[in-house]
Amino acid sequence: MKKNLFNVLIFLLFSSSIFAVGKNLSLMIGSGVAIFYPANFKAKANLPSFALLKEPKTIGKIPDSWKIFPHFYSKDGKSIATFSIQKGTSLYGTGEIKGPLLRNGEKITLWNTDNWKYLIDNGKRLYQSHPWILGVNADGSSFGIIADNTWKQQMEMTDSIRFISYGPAFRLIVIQRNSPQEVVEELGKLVGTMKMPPLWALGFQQSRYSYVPDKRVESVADTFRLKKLPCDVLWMDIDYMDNYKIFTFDSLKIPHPQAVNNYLHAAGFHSVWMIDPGVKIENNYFVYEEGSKGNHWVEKYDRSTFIGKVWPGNCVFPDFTRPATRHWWSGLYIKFMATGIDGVWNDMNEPSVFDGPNGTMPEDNWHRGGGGLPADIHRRYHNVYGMLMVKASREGILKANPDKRPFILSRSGYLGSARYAATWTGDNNGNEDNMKVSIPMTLNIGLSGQPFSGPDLGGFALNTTADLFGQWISMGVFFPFCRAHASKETNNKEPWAFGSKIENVSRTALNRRYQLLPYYYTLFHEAAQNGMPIMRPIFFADPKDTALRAEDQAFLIGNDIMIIPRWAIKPKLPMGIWRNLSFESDPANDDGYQATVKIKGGSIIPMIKTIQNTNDYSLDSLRLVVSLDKLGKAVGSLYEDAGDGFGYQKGEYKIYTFRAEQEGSTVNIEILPESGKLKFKRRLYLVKLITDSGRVTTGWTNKNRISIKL
Ligand code: NBV
Repeated sequence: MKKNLFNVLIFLLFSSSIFAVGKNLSLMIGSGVAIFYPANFKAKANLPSFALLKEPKTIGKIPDSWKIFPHFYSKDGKSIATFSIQKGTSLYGTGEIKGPLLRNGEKITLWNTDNWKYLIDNGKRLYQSHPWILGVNADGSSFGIIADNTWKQQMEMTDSIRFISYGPAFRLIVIQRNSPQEVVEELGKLVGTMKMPPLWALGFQQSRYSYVPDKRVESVADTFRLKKLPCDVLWMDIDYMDNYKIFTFDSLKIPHPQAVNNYLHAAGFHSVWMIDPGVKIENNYFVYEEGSKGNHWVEKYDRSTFIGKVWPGNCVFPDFTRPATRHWWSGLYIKFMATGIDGVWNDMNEPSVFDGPNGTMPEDNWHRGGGGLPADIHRRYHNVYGMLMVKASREGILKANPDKRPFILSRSGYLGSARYAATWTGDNNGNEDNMKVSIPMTLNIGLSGQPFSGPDLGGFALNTTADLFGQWISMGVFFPFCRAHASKETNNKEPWAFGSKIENVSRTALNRRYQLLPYYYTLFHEAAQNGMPIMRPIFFADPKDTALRAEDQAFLIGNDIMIIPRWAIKPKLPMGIWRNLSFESDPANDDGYQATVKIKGGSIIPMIKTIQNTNDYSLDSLRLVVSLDKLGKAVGSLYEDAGDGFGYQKGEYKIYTFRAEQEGSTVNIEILPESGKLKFKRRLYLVKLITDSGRVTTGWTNKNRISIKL
């Protein structure tokens, strides 16, 4: 009762736009989670939160043991919050910024920017904003800070942590935990997690700006199959459109989109087609006409319609802060998806405006909001423009195909965007530096609540050399989002475009990913449940070992697999037992490119044979790779569901646990049902036990208890 009254008071205080808090306020909102309000906090200028799933409930006062407090102040019209940091604290998170894994010393601008080739601000201001810092203290205990603020801001991690906002005073949420993993899990609870994607989205994907005309798309698809290079998705970039008009198709290049999709489906592919936010101003163009009638466009400060240039020339932009606009936008997908399109690529949604200040809209443009969202200037809503767009896109795709899991790729994003879309690191370059930095970039996006990401493999801009492509794909097949892409003016970047040697290298690498799909799918499920990244930094293996804190050449997939790219120089690897994992498809002789893949002692990895696409994914015959720890034990798990649809939300899934234990010279492996309504299936297993003195492989058996003699 007392607690309720307290919450009502707090609510009244903050929901009032007239009253500021009056003095700084700090309260607990969960165990080990505190919220800090500056004295001049105004609810109307900040709430509702975009990052948080729901408005937090306060549970009491900050305990005396609490260690991390902000200092709030204002200077030169900016609202600032600082935190001092202990010596030896390692900082991470902060989104997709170009740079090393360790974010100590960085100055980052959170102002979503179309940053072609990462040229602007040396890549310290990219397409997405994550006002989020993960701190790992010298002893491994950890904290996380969310600046619950969408306004344009900067994060500085020099001698202290500093959030500098160009907007009104903002609130902060601080998490205190024993390990970085626990902090990231708490972040997932606060900002939400990725929804389970369809299985096909975990396969390899090939893109180019642009595969047109239709015959070219078909020939790319045929070549993948002919050359037995596994691939699941082909991507349709902007040139499929009629004059870059979204939701249209060029009548010469792609006269029958349905036929293209049918062709791709028949060959075992899925297709993803691009939709940008800019709407061409053209009479009789249905999107423009409908949007104008519905009054859906972003306005200038004087409340006239804002016009800016993008690919189609002069464009107007949907005001996604308006519920009515999101509703209208989502409806546009019904006819579009009916052509057999499987997924949607929302590009240019920072939004990019060629003739606007800083490549976007003026900061004083006007958004009308609604549904509890206050009307305000673009400076407040810029960083969430893309997030609101993909929220609406997702709703539309779901309306169009209610029985399928939507797949959306979004270039722009904000903390919490993983709820709606996957992402990639934008227009990188086909050079060695960008290949190497794609690892810490994807790792930090993962530590910022977005597990489903990766770079354009091979690099988007610049011509890519055969050697670079070979290096990149050999480690790139292990990224959660695994897509090769190429810009218009560059050489072809399909695996066969670099000659037979690199084609073979690519095939080996792709076969490796497909064999590991059961392990990946299990990790995607975990990420959807608790927000844990799929690709994890090496220091996750031992957060107390400070020697691992900066390692960003090697990385982990889940907890049990470590990837060491071929080009890695003296990587710092965790202690403990890590044995080499071998793949069935690897050539007899080393090709000089493949990454070293290690399996952790104490783990069991479920694998399948090589397949050409996920339509052939089957767990009927499963390889279990076992590596015992020093106590002679190992565990692993497997998540299984229909691969698409929503049955899994009603319990139509199965989680299996694998356990191995050595007794004398015998190792017993058990397959146990853990949870889920799906039938506990009898299937064929082949166990490969990796030991220090070699490997022992069983024959195929359909038993759920298997014994191996050492
Ligand atoms: O739609 C064309 C490209 C796309 O290929 C790329 O992946 C996006 O990041 N798009 C940007 C616009 C033009 C880039 C030069």
